[in-house]
This record gives sequence, C-alpha cells and structure tokens, in this order.
Amino acid sequence: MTRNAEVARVLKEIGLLLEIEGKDKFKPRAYYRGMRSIASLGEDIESVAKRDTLTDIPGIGKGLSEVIKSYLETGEVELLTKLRTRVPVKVLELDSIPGVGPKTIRLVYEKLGVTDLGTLEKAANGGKLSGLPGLGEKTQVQIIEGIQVVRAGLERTLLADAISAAERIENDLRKLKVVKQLITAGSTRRRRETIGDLDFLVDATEPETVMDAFVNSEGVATIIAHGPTKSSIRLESGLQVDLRVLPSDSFGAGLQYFTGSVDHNVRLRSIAQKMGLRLNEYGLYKDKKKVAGEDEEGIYKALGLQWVPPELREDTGEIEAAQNGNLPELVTMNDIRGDLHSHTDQSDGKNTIEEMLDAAQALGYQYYCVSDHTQSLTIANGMDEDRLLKRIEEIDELNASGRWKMKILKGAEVDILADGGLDIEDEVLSQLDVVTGSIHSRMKDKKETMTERVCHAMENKNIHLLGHPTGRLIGKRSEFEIDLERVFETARKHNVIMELNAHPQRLDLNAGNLRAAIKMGLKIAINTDAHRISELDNMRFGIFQARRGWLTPDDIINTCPLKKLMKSIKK
Ligand code: DGT
Ligand code: CA
Ligand code: CA
Ligand code: ZN
Repeated sequence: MTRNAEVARVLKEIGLLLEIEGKDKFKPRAYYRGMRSIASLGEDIESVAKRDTLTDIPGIGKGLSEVIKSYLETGEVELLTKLRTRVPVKVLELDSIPGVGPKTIRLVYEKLGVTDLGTLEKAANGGKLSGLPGLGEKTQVQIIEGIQVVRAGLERTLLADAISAAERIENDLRKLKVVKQLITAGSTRRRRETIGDLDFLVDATEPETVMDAFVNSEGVATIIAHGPTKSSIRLESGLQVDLRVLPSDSFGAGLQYFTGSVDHNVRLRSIAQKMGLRLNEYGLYKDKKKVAGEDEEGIYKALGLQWVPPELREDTGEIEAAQNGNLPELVTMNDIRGDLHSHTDQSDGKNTIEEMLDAAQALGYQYYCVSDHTQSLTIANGMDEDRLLKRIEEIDELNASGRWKMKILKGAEVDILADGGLDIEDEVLSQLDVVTGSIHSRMKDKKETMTERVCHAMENKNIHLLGHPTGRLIGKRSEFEIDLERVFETARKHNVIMELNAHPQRLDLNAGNLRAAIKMGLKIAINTDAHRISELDNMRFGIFQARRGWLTPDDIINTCPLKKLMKSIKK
C-alpha cells in the first residue's frame, strides 16, 4: 500500500467509526471527503506534509491535517485509538463487503452485536438479518454472496501489489555487495493474476548477511523464520515473503523448481524419468553425475524441450509445444505502439487531456486514443453528443498543433444500454476513430439477456471494440453471466475487437478467454483504460496477461503501425 492509500484508509476508518457511533452527522462526511481527496491525490502525501501544505488539499481542514500529520509521524492517531475502543467493530472489513455500508454495519452492530466478517456471516446464515428493519430476504442473500466474494479475495494479493512489494525489497537487497543473483520465482514470475506468497531466490557469497537484511526489511510485521538458508517474513499488508539461498551451480535448477507450477514440474520430472534422468531443485542428474542445473535453459535443453516462458508453465499444452519446437513468440512491451482506451478529467479521469498526451508521448507511442465516458454514465460525468462534437474539434486542433508527434485518436467509451443500443447517436459515433462499447449497468442481467445485449451492440456498424468484456473486478465482483462463445462468434462476424483491459484489478479477458478468442481468429486490443497518468504504466500487466493467454504480436491490434491499425478496424 502506498502512503496515500494508507492515509486514505485511516480517514475512512475514522469516518466509518464516527458514523456508527452516531453522535455527529457531519463529521463522518468530512472524513470521507478527505479520504477521497487523498486517494486521488496526484502527489505523495509525505511531500505535501513536509512542505506543510496539507490544508491546501481540497477537503483537508485543520482537524484532518493534524490527524494526517500524527499518522505520518507516529503511525498512530489518538482519535482512532479511542474510537476503536468505544466501537470495537472491524468497520473496514465489513465495509468491503459488496452491498454492506455504514447504515447496515450500524444496524447489525446495535441489534445483533456483529463486529466482523465472521460474526456477520454467522448472523446471515442463521437468518437473523432478514428480520431487521429495512433488511429483506433478498439483501440477506446478497450479503452472504458478498461475504464469499471477500473471502475468496482476502487470502491472495493482486499481482500488481505483490510486484511492487517485491521490487521494493529486491531493490534494497540488490544493494548488498554479497548478492550475485536475486529473483522472485513462484506465481509472481508466472504472472498469475493473484499471488499467495512471494518466493525470493538468492545466490550470495555471504548468505547470512542477506538473511539479516531481509528480515529487517521495511514494512515487516512478523518474522516467521530466520535461518541460514531459508527465512520467511510477513509484511504489514499480510503478504508472506520466503527467501531461499541457492548454491551458484544449482541456481537454474532451483529457479526452475520454485517457479512452478507444480503441475508443470510434475510433467518435467516424468519426462526426465523416462529418459533415465532425475530432476530436483539441485539439478538434473544421470546417476550421480549432474548434467544440468546452473541455468534453466540447460535443464529444458537436456530434456529435449525449448525453454518455456514462465507465463506458460501451467501444464496447458506448453510441454507438448516445447517438445515440438512450436512455442508461440509471445508479445512483449516493445511491440506495443499505442493505447486505445483512456480517460481525462472531461469524464471521471484525474488529468487533463494535455497531461495524458504528454505522458503517453513519453512512452514512445505512435497513437493514443482518448475515450471518455458518455452520457448515461452520469456518475462519471459522461459526455452527451454536444460535448463529444466539441471534443472532436478539440482533438483536430490538438493534432494540428504539432505539439505531439503521435496521432491522437478520437474515441469514446459508450455505454451499452439495457436493450443493446448505444447511448450516443450514430451520426456522432461515425465521426470518431475508435469506439469502445462497454457494459456499466445492469450487470446482474440473466445470461441470455446479457449475451443478446452485447451481441446486439456489436451489430452497430460504429462500434470497434468491446471494453472489459466480462466486467469482473478480481476479488470484488465476479464476471457477469454471458455466453462468451456467442459473443466471440458475433464479434468475428462484425469485425469487433476484444479488449484485454490491463487494469490490475480487471485483467479482463482472462488467459483462458484470450486463448479461446484468438483460436476463433479474433484480434485483441491491450488497453490501460487509464484514469490518470500513473495508470498508463498498467500496460505491463496487460502484457503479462496477454503472454499467459499465448498471444503473439500478430494477435494484437495495437502492435500495428497506425495505417494498418486504421485499416484493420474499419468495418
Ligand atoms: P502461490 O504462492 O499460491 O501464488 O503459488 P506458487 O506457485 O508461488 O506456489 P508456492 O509458493 O507454494 O511454491 C512455489 C513453487 O515451488 C511452486 O510453484 C512449485 C514449487 N513447489 C512447491 N511445492 C511443491 C511440490 O510439492 N512439488 C513440486 N514439484 N513443486 C513444488
Ligand atoms: Ca508463491
Ligand atoms: Ca512460497
Ligand atoms: Zn474506460
């Protein structure tokens, strides 16, 4: 968690506790406002505090600035400590359940003594909620489902969060002169969507020095084990990190073993056995003689396989492909020539169009599509036809200005309405370069209805892309029910491109969906859907996911040069 996110969390907790205590109606709102303000702050809160300009932040008055200062300086806030004693409720945990907010928390706390996820679950399963004022049978079912969603997401960490924690510790350890090689293996190296724990491997001249530094890393909550060849810590975020020391001449074998997956490793071991060899984390052996182990390539080669990119090591066909020399040439960051889905402060983005363009240009893109929300998404200040027409003129001017070398593409992320229509007139849509259609409403539609809706939208001749096709938010919201096979067929018929939304919490489509889509001959666009400058960097998570879906540059539309891109999205 970044410092800003930590502070936002503290403000939110205070707000929630105050609201549940119920003594003051207005104070909680001030804390929520401050929370939102800090969460969307473009600058590091610590720098603002150092300059002593916290009260310049919208929504941060004297009181809140004192709270923030106290937290940044001491890690504690007196008000929060007192509130937690007066109202012993795990408000953040309960508030994270979809469909549960402060009002419900207050009600179940007062009437049923619910204080956390476990006690709420018990009350809901016992049918105790549906008797409470304003809570029906339906809400009770929703809450039970919501608890399951939270539970499923709690134990694992999003890849992006795991990687940023890993990089922070790795960078510190790399500064030690005794470290020769250091790498994060396990599911993180395989770029799984979520991570159980981090698995560091190190080759060092003085392992104890590395171990000591490791257990003393910043952000450690508990030291689980501290030994000469293996140590484990738990970070404040709850994420566990293991560090293993490997001998130099076995580093490749250890890296291979601890990268996994278990299924992939089991297959390799049986191939070794059939060849009269033995494979373990120290090497590949013929009787007592080591035939490979220093590097990974050597092990795969000795087993008659191409080296397998970690993203493919799930035993879903990669072993056979590697035996036949048929592994795909997976896409890399260098192949990406532009981003086709992004927002500005005209809708719910945080930065101006110029700021976004400067940042995109710095990434070396050839083209960049600005695609703000449209009118039916009122909470995102979506654009109507008039505003869109103005936007079109504005982009013509920006292109003509010559300030940006890349081509600025005119786009919109239009809402797919309940009946499958789009929320902007065709007359205006036809003037845009790239139109993405997305579902943002009625996500609980029945499978048949949702499939019809999306397929009908794709029949519109002005739609080029289907945005975040399954609508899931990892650990928060499941995919909506939809017949993807029919969606893919319809997309192929009408030349609609499937988005791979690169936001770490979306990664939508998933790897299996991607493989199915390209098998049917569909093209994919990897888009960040950036709502602020920093989110343009999420492209890397889209690339990771694309690789897990076996995608090559040819499968991806935004690897094309501009001319070819415009030609191939034409209807
Ligand atoms: P995670 O942490 O749940 O996201 O997933 P992994 O894949 O990182 O799993 P983890 O941390 O339990 O173990 C790291 C790797 O070590 C795993 O991918 C393969 C290897 N490994 C662990 N246990 C076994 C085992 O019992 N057999 C074999 N062949 N390999 C194992
Ligand atoms: Ca792991
Ligand atoms: Ca592990
Ligand atoms: Zn979007």
